[in-house]
Amino acid sequence: MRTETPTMIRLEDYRPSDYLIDRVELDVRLHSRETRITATLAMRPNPVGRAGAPLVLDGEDLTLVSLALDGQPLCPDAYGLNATSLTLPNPPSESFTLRIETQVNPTANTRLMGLYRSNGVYCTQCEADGFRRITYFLDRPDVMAVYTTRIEADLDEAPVLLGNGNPADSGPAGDGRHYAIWHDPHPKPAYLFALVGGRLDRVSGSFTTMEGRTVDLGIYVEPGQAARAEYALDAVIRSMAWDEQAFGRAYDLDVFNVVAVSDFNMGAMENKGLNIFNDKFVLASPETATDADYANIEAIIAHEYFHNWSGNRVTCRDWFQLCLKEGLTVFRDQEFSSDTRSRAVHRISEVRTLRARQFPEDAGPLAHPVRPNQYAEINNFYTATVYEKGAEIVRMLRTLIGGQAFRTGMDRYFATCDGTAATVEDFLAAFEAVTSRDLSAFARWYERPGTPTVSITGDYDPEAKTYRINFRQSLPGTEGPPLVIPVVLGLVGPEGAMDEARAERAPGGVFALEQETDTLTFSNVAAAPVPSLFRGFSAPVRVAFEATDAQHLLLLRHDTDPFNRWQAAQSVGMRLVIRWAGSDSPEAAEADALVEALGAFLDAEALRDPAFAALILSLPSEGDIANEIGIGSAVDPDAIRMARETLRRRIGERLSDRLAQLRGDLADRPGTPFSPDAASAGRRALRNAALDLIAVADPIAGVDLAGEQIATATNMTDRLAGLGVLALIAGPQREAALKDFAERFRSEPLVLDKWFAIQATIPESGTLERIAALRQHPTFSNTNPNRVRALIGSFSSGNPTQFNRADGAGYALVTDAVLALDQSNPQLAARLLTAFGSWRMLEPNRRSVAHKALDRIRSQTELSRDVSDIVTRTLA
Ligand code: 0A1
Ligand code: ZN
Repeated sequence: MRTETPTMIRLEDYRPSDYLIDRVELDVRLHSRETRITATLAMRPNPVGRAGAPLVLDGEDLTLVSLALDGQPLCPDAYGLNATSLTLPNPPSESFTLRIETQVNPTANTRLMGLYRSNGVYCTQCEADGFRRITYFLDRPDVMAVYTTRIEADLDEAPVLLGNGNPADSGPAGDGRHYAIWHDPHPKPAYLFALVGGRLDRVSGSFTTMEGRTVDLGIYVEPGQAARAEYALDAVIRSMAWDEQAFGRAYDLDVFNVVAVSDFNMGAMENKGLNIFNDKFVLASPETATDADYANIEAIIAHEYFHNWSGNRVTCRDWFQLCLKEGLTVFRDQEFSSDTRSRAVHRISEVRTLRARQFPEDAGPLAHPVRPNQYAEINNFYTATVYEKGAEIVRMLRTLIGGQAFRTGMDRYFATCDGTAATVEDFLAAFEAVTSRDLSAFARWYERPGTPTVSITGDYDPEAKTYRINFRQSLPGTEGPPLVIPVVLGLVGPEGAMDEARAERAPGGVFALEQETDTLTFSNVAAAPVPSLFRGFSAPVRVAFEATDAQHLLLLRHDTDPFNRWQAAQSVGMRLVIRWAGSDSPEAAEADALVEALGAFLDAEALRDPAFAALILSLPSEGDIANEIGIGSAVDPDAIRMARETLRRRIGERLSDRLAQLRGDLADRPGTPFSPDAASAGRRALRNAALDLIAVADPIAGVDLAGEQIATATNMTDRLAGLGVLALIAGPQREAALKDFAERFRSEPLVLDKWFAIQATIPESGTLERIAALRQHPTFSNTNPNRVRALIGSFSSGNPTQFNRADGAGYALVTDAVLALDQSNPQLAARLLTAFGSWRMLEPNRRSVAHKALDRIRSQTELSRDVSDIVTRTLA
């Protein structure tokens, strides 16, 4: 551990590498503590680099064993070596071969970057800069090489040996050892390198591409878990088929492997032909996985697979272009899930995630452009802004140019950039070429941090039968010309959609707001309308439009756009809760117009689309409400919780009969086999939303109903929903149910993560002691990222009242955890610390307590670059 003065890396300083690496031959001899890697690099000066420049290879935590240039061993005075690099001051001016032998200790690698062991399985993680922890290298994405990897290990310890590309050879290597050789014909940057060695079970499948290639599919999991990998395998096959049909992209190797490991810093990684996954996003069975888990597995399998084109075939020139692969790939996986499930329901959940994670990031001290222009630690830029807002930019582009032009542009992008390390400019150029549009104003979305606000007023002229909509866009704190904002819109009247109304400047219902202010006029408007604005959430903005509750509720009833129907209910709920949070005596009856509208909605539509109905019943989260309040004033999480509970209770009380009826109507017939499909999941979602509301209104009934649901549950969704309801009602039944759950799943760490999370998010003052006790639980481990996220991460991100306790004890718990973790896994520690990202929005007392907690971290002398970067920016 060292305290580093952060060096800023700047986009404007980009220059091509002085040297290139064409071919890499790796010989990796796996041993748990002393793994030897021999890298043979075929190199040459880069024609566009600086002639005669020194060759500086990146390296970290490596032991250099030997070094040879063109077959000649180099003695130590022929090169320079320090903690982060190996330098040859005068490399040859023509092609040359460098042979580097290094040694690493996979068992001691607790950072989970480079080569490490997870539960006895050797695996690698090289994005963003982990390859330099395996060998000295030009570890930057614009240096692309063809890799051949020989992996050798004890047959007993690692009967399965996997690498990138296609298998080339394998056999015994003497002394109880064996080897496998893998060759990847596609040039790739080092961050896509991977290898795996271990004792693993496999589920196999096969897919024939539209080009006629038969691909062997393998999902590798810890022994005994194969049955739980079937859903992931099926998701791979469906992803491959979808990418062909939706984007014309076929897979390009003879094998595609996915390996699930139990220690992983992120969700998964798209290494070429060898995706490595956090096991949480592979393993599923009805008894252990919720519907949300199934949906995540499908989405993440798709995401990593889609990277094969958006990320691997076309990669990034430098890490500033991260959104080029991530934003685009998130957009692609969202489209896949929308096509596979319900588009409307999926869109709403995308927006909920965006608002929960990206909006606060963009409103706080960690805000950054979708394409950042500087960083101290790139691993801290795998953010909701780069991923989710990045996806929104791609979606806006499609909305603006239309689906067909978008597809043509994507085809052109893949064709012109295939095999290259590209930039955001290259991406936009493909669409400029096919549409002849100038996208330079649109490109500002990549540069400008912050969430814009679009303020809107409308006026109806009954004489002229026109409706004028006045727009004003603003983005305080950033300078510069306006953004190009696609506004998908329409008018709704008392009878429903006013299709006869016309606005010339909004062809197909899409208006491009390109100026700071603009006015759109609809003609042929027979009666005073309510505008339905930003349909489908057509841009990642906040909308300020003064509508009455009655107008919102008209949209809930009549809008043709499902997203805006949902938004209407959210807006009314949000307004009530914010009003109540600021008052001493909330008047619950003020909610009755909303409650009545929800009741009418349920009567008319709940059974037709239960998944959508469950979303309509969901209120803005405590976090959403804090973000909304935080824009102008000070956030008091206790007041928010109280006000929101008041509303939930009112809904539960008023609708209890209907909700109880729905639970019955939606119940599965006994013996119905479990299916994770969207329709079945939707029924469960509505049933459980109903249970939740019934229980807030009548906790005594809630305890019984939840207890009964747990006792009869045949799947994890229902079991966990029952437990979630009980967790909020203090009493012996809760403790007994928690104990039973732990007992039943005592050998299932991924399931116990749910149990950790449920307890960490109990909004009671005793939760801190509970967490302290849970840390001693035999399944808890400070070195497993899933465990840490389940217990500590859930607390900081999902328990606003206790994390933000006025006495600072919640902050202390998290900062202590961050400091302890920083010793072993700085990436994970830094991510936990981002929970403080909204501290400036808090009311003054909590703000000052949070400030002290952050100061304590900053004052430590031994901080990793990861944590020091986050704490510095959070306090800036
Ligand atoms: N490219 C991956 C994300 C990822 C990034 C860094 C990692 O290091 C621990 C791991 C994964 C994705 O978008 O899925
Ligand atoms: Zn990704």
